[in-house]
Amino acid sequence: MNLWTLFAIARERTPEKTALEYVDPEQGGIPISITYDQLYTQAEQWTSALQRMGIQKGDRIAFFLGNRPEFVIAYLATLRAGAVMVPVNLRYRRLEIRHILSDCTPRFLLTEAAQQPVLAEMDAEDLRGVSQVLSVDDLDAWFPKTEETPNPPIVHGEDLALIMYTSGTTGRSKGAMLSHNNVLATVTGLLAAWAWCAEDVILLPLPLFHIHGLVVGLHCALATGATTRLRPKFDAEESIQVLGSGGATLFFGVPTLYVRLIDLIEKMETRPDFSAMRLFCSGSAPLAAETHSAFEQLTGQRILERYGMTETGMNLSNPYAGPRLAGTVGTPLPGVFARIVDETGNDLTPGREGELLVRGSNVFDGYWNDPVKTAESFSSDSLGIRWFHTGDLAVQDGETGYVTLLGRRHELIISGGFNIYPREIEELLLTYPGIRDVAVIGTAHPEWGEVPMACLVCDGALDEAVLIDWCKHQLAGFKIPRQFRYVDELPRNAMGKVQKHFLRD
Ligand code: MCA
Ligand code: AMP
Repeated sequence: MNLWTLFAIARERTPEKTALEYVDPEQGGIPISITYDQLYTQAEQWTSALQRMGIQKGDRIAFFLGNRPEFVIAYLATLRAGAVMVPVNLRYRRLEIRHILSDCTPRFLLTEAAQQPVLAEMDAEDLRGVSQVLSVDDLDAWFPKTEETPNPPIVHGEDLALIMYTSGTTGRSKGAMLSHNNVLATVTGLLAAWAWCAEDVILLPLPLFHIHGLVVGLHCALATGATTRLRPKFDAEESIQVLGSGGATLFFGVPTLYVRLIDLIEKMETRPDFSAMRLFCSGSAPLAAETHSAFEQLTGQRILERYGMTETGMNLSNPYAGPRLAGTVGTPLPGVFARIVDETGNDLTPGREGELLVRGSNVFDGYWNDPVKTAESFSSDSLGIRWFHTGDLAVQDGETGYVTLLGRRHELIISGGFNIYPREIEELLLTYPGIRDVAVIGTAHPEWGEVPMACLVCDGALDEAVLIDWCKHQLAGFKIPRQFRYVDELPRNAMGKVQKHFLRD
C-alpha cells in the first residue's frame, strides 16, 4: 500500500464524484470542478511527463506553489513516480528557500508565475541545489507533448513520500522525512476517529505546504472519496457563506481562523446557519478556551481540538462522539502511544507535568541529512522501543485521561499556526550593522496567538523601518519582530545563556 494506491482505490469506487472544487476569487471566482476519474487521468499524464523528463524513484521535487488544482495533480504524480515532495512555505524568502533547496537538492522546483518576484530575488548560488525550475503557468514550454502511459516504479509503504521542513532550534530548518506509511497511519487514524465518509465535503483554505492542510485535510478526503473545496487562502466572509449554505460538512482551522470567524459572525445581523456542518476541528496551536466557548455560543458547534506535529502527523484528539473538553487535546489516536516523562525519562503519573513522548507508525524516521538531530530527538525505553521527544510539555488528567498541553521545552513561538524559532531571527539580526546583541521572545497577541519581539543591544540609534525592510527580503513576514525593545545589555546567567523570562517580565 502507498499513498497513490489509497487514492486509486477511492477513484475506483467513485470515479464520477467531484474530488476537487477550486475557486480563486482573485481570478474571477469561476469554480473549477474535477472528478476522481479526471484527477486520476491528469495525475497519470503528469507522471508520464515527469518520467520523460528523467524523474527517478527517490528524487525530490520541491513545490513552491500555492493551493490550486495543479498542486494536487503534480503531488499525486510525484507520489506515483516514487519521487518525494518537498513543500516550501509560500511566505519563505531568500535565506529560508536557499537553505531548503541546498539541503534537499531537488531534481525540479515546481512553481508558478505568482511566486516569480520572490524567485527573481534569488541568484544562481541560491538555486544551486535545483536541476530545473518549472512553472505550472508555462506548461507549453516544458510539458512533453506526447501522451504515454506511465511506467511507474513499485513504491513501498516504507519509501519516502515527503520531506517537510520544520523550523529548527538551531536556526536552520530540518527536513522531516515522512514515508508513505507514516502518512497512511495518520490518515487511517483520523478516518476512524472522526468518522470520515464519502459524503463529506471539506472546505479547505489551509496551505497545502503543511501537514494540516495536506494530510489532515486533503489526504483524508482523497482516501474516503470525499470532496475537497480547495481555496488559495482563507477568506472569513467566503468561508461563512459556504459553511452557512450547506456547502460543506467539515472545516479545519488553526485558532487564528476561528478568531477571525468569530469576529465576523459577531458583526452579522443574522447568525449563519451551520446545521449542515458535521465537524469543526482546530489544531497547530493552542485554542484559547474563550475562543472555544465564543464559537459554540455563536454557532452551536463545539470545536474538536487535536494535536499533531510535522514529524509525527496527528497524535492526540478530542473524541468525535464524546466530550470535547476546551483546553485539552484529548487522548491518543488509534495506533498512537504516548507517555509523559520527567527530565530523566521516567514515566510520570497523571496530574504531573512532563515532556510528551510519542511512538506509532505515524512517527517519522528522522531528519534528512541530519543523523545527529535525529538521534537527539529519540530515546529508547527498556524494551529498546524508540520514542520521539515532542518537546511539548503536558499533563494527563487522572479521571478523564485527557491530555493538556502546557507549553514547550524549547523556545518555539507559534504565530497564526506558523512556527518561529527565535534563534533563526536572532542569527539574522546579529548580522545587521550596529546590532551587538539580540534576544527574540514571543509575546501574546489576540489574533495570531503569539508574535515575536526583539530585544536589542545597539551601538547607536537604529532606523527600524530600514531594518524591517531588510529583514523582509531575507525571511518570511510572519517572523519579522512586531516590536523592538532596546536594552543596555541582555540578562545572562553564569553560563552566558540569555534569561528570557526576565525579558518577558
Ligand atoms: C500572515 N501574516 C502573519 C501570518 N500569516 N503574521 C503572523 N503570523 C501568521 N501566521 C502577515 C503577513 O506577513 C502579512 O503582513 C499580513 O499578515 C497579511 O498577510 P496575508 O497573506 O493576507 O495573511 P492571511 O492570508 O490572512 O493569513 C493568515 C492565515 C495564515 C490564514 C492565518 O497565516 C495561515 O494560513 N495560517 C495557517 C498555517 C497552517 O496551516 N499551519 C499548520 C502548521 P505584512 O503585510 O506585514 O507582510 S502546523 C502543522 O501542520 C501540524 C502538523 C499541526 O498540528 O497541524
Ligand atoms: P509543526 O512543527 O509546525 O508541525 O508544529 C507542531 C507544534 O505545534 C507542536 O509541537 C505543538 O507545540 C503545536 N501544536 C499543534 N497542535 C496543537 C494544539 N492543539 N495545541 C497546542 N499546540 C499545538
